[in-house]
Amino acid sequence: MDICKRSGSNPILRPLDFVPAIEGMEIACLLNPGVFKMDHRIGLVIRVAERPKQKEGKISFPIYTKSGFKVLEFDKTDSDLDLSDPRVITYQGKNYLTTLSYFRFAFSDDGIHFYEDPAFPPVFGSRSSEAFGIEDCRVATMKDGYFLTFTEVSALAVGVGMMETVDFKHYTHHGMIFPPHNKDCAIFEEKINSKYYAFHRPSSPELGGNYMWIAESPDRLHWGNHICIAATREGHFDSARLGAGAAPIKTSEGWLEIYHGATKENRYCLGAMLLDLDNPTKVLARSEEPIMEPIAPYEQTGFFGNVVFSNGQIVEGDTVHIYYGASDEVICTADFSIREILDTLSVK
Ligand code: MAN
Repeated sequence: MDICKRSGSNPILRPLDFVPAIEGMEIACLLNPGVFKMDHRIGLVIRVAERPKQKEGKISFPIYTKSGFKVLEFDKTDSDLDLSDPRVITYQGKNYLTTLSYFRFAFSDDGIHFYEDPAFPPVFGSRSSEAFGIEDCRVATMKDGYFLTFTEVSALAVGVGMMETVDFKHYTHHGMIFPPHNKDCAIFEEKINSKYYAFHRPSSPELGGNYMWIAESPDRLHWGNHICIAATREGHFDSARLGAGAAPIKTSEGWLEIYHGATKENRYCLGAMLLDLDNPTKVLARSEEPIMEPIAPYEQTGFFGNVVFSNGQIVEGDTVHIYYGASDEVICTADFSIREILDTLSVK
C-alpha cells in the first residue's frame, strides 16, 4: 500500500546541486534530512556523503582524524576486501564506510525549492566517535531550542549523539546520549507528565534484534526506564529492522509516529504507529501494510536502491509534508493526510 502524494518536483535535491565541502572529494549521496522551521523558512539538515573521485580498479574513502581528513585506498582485486554492500567496505574483517557523512543546510520559502545560505556553515564530525561521520539527523523543536539527535559512526561503534542550538550557527555538543549499538533516536517535542521521552533503536545481535524502544529522561541527557515498544514482524515490511522517523505528531487519538521498516533484502518502507497520549510506552495500533513503498523510479534505482527513509517532516493541519531520502542518493518530498494514516491503522 502507498497512500502518499509524491511531489511532481521530485527529486527536489540531487548530489550535483551542491559543491563538495572537502577538497578533492565528490558528493556521492544526499540522504535523510532532519527538518525544522526558522524565521518562516523551512530548513533541512541534509546528510551529505562524500568520497574521493574513484579511480579505475581502486576503492578509496575518507575518514576524519584529529589532524583533518585522511583518505584510505585499496586495490579492488585485494582478496581481503569485501565490496558486496555499496555502503560498507570490509577489509580483513574490519568495517569502514565507503563515504563520509556530515550535515549541510538548505532553506526554502515554499517547501519545494531549496537553496544554501552561506550564513549556515556545514557541521562535521568533531570527535573520535564520529571519525566515520555523522548521519540521519532528527530535529526536535522545543520551547528552549532545537535538539539534534544523530548517528555517530566510527571504527569503535555506532551510537546516538545530541547537539543543541537556537540558531544553527552555534552548537552545544552533549556527546553520546545512547551508547552503542544504537541509532534512529527521535525526541518527543513536549514533556509528558513532566518527563521527556525519546524513541531509540538499539541492536541486539544474540537475543532480540533491531527493535524500536522508548526511554524517559528528566533533562534529555540522561535516559532510563527503557522499554521495547515494537519488534520486527516475520512476513511484514518491517521483518528485519525498524526505527523511528521524526518526532511523533500529537493527534487527538494519540502520538502518531511515521517509522521505517526494512526486510533482510534491505527494502525500506514507511509505516505508522499510534501511541497513548498519556503513556507513550503503550502502542495502540501499528500498520499492517506500509503507508509508503519504494515505487517511483528514483526510489528504486540509485546509490542503494529500493529505499525510502524519512526522519524529517512539517505538519500543517491534517497534512504531513515528509522529506525523505530516496535510494540513499536524492532528497524528495511527499504529503500524507493524518486522517488517512489513522484510518489505515488497526487498533489493538
Ligand atoms: C540505514 C541508515 C540509513 C540508510 C539506510 C538504507 O538504516 O544508514 O541512513 O538510509 O540504512 O541504506
